[in-house]
Amino acid sequence: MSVTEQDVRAAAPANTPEDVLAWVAEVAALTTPDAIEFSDGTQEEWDRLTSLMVETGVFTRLNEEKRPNSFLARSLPSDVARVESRTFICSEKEEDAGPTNHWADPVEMKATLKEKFTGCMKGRTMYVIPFSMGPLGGPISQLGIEISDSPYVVCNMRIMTRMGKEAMDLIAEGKPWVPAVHSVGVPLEDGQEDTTWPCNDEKYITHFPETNEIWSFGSGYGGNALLGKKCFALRIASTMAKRDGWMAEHMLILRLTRESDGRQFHITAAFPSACGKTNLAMLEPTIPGYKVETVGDDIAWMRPGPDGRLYAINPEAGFFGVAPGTSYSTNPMAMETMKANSIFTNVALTDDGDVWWEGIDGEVPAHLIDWHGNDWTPESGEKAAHPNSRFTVPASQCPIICSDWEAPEGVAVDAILFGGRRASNVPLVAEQYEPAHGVFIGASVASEVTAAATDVKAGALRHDPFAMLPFCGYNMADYWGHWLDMQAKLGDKFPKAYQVNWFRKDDEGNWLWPGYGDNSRVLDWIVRRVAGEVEAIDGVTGRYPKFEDFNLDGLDVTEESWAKLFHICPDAWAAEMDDTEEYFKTFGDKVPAPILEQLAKFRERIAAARD
Ligand code: SAT
Ligand code: MN
Repeated sequence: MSVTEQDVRAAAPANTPEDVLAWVAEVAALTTPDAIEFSDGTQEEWDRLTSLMVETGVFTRLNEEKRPNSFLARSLPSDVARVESRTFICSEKEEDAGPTNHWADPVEMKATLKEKFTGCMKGRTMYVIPFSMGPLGGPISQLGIEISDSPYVVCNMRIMTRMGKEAMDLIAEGKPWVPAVHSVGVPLEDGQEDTTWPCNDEKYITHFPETNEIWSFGSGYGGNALLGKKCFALRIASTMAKRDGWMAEHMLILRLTRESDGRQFHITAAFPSACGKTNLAMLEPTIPGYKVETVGDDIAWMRPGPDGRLYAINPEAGFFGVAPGTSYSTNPMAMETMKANSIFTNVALTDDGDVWWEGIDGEVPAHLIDWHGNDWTPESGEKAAHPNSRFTVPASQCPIICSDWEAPEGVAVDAILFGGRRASNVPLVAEQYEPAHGVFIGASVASEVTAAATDVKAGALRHDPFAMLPFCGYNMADYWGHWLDMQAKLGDKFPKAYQVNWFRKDDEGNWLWPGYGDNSRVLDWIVRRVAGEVEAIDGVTGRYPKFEDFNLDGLDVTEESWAKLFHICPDAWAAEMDDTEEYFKTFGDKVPAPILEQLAKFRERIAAARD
């Protein structure tokens, strides 16, 4: 027997508004689940669902002493990351999705989805998950309701968002909310046994920006299934932001406090997926005199405040970070954050019931269960944890979480960083010449591809403007125009942009910069620039620090290796700008004129460097 409208009414909390009841009943009639539950976000619910998943084999409970209240899930090898080729922006006009998105006609896509979702929850429980992105009731926050047939999604959403009763209370007050429907796409026939990672080979991650709707089918993983994250907080929110004069960005947010005068600086930074945003957000400075506090590690929503400055909130309540490479030496604060109450996906399991991944501290164990669930030894010759394996952890558990991380009005942004993985060409740090140059820097970001998506070749260089390539819900060139508009609106109160690159290598392939905690040295220079305390020298890609102004105490960076960090090869840049021009051409006449002017100015600087 599938769920009827009466069942929906009986299961719903007393304050559920009629429009929500009607929508849930409609989705239930389409997807025909066997049961329905409204998520309340309580500990009791978490305990019940995690125990249920332990029973069904979806979760392995980790060693209670080493990792209390924490669980491991293993996905299928076909469902380990976002699927960009199956991600669609269904705007009425194709040009509103633009060349960087897969477009589909909304009417046609709705018809396809109707077919896919018909009966797709048979044999399963439908969970109705009310949630808030951003602090409950905050002026920058937004509400949503995800319907999902995955208890794994419910538990992850409890960590990643403010989920449950309080969110429904706000919806009941009449606040707008985004409907988001998710199914793993595997109906169960009577008596058919479930698998531990149900998912469908055919996946659809679809967005309807004009009506603020999200429909996701076939995947249980990360950004494909936790619809508050990339689907809502970036793709839908970026279109809302364009309409309403704010910004939804793929950026971490941190607070840097300078001990000498107590001055606080807030920095946001855009890097493509799996390029170390979590590490930078939780950085432990290697230079004295600074304290870092984390506000967010992945997404920033920014709005002009009453004083005309730009204010940022982290819309998420947890971190969904890449596990491999995370250790007490690379990111001790992340290690502390995940000590309890965490979900791990596709990492390896140790013989004493704890987690392990490549790059974690200590000796490599003699035996593990790998992410496929098979025995593993160091001789196996394969990775024990998937390169995109993840931890889901409550942000509140981070020892350096900022005291204002839930401030509803956000924190005032002082500087915006753009980065990527670049073995060559891009200097350690460069400041914008003028506002439009800042947008040009963001627009021309290119980065070596990581494992965060399944269907793009890792290692290759690809254009990833503003680190938003897979996340911009509308035409990317219009998005650049929106940035220029926001800059014009805020004038000199709009934060300056800096291009950074921690990943530069020498000709032998050795890292030229130690990275991690030593990136505090770059932040130190940036905030002294913001405070107007230090000069910069004009260079090809932007304004650079003077060697003598930059804190290199205790580092083995000579004037010679410093020069390598800032070395510019005019031929390589000329070739890259030819390529960038070709890239810009794919947007036709939508590319804002100031961006093309910046390209011309950049070429002049390259030419001058040749003489
Ligand atoms: O999209 S995910 O949330 O799975 C992670 C990412 O790509 O940044
Ligand atoms: Mn991300």
